[in-house]
Amino acid sequence: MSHRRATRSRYLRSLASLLLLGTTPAAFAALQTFNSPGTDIDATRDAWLLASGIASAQYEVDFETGFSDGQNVSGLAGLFPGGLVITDTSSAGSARIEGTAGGVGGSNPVGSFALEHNERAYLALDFSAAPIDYLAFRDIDHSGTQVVVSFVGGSTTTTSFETTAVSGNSAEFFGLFRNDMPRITRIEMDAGGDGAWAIDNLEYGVSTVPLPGAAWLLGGALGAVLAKRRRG
Ligand SMILES: [Ca+2]
Ligand SMILES: [Ca+2]
Repeated sequence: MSHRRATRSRYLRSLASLLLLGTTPAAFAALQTFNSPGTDIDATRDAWLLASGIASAQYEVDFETGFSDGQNVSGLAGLFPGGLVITDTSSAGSARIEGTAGGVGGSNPVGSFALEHNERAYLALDFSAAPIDYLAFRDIDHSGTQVVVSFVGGSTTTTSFETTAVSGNSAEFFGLFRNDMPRITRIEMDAGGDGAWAIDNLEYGVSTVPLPGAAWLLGGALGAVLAKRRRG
C-alpha cells in the first residue's frame, strides 16, 4: 500500500469512528423543556427562544382572527400554518375555539379566544406534514399534563408540565426544543382537572441556524480531519 493510500485509509477510519460516535445515543443531548410556574412567563420564553436559536417563531397561532366561538377544529387540515393539524383523539373529537371570559373551566383565554379541550387523552398537535425544531404555547386551567413527543424516525419521549391556577388569567408558558433529537412530528397531551383546559399563543417552526451539541462536535472534528488531509 502506498504511503498516500495508507494515509487516506487512516483518515477514512478516523472519519468512520467519528460518524459512529455521532450516532451513539449517549452522545446526544435530550429534548429541552421550558416550563413557567406562572410568574416568569417572559423569562422562561426568553430562555426557550435562546435555546431554540431564534428571535421569534416561524409560525404563531393565537386564535384571535378567522375563528368563531365554539368552532370545532379537531382533525381539520389547512386551518393552521406549517401544516399543523390539531385533533382530540378521544371519542368526543372536540377541540373547540373558546371565546368567553371564564369559559375555560373558570379561566380566561389569552386575548379573546383560545383552543379548549376536554382533558381526555389526547389533545394531539400533528406536525408530520412539516416536522419542527421548537414549539411553545400557553397552558390554561389544568391540574398537570402528561406529554408524549414523537420524532422523525418514530422514537418518542415523555415529559410533563404542572398545574396552573384555575380561574382568571391563569395561562402559563410551556416550550420544547428538540436539541440533538430528530425533528418533532407530533405531541400528544393528556391533561387532568375539571374537564376543561386550553392552549393559546402557539409558536412553532424550524430553526434557521445550525443546531448545537453533537452536530457542532462532529462538524468540528470533520473540519480538523479535512484540514490535516490538505496539509498532508
Ligand atoms: Ca388567544
Ligand atoms: Ca381545567
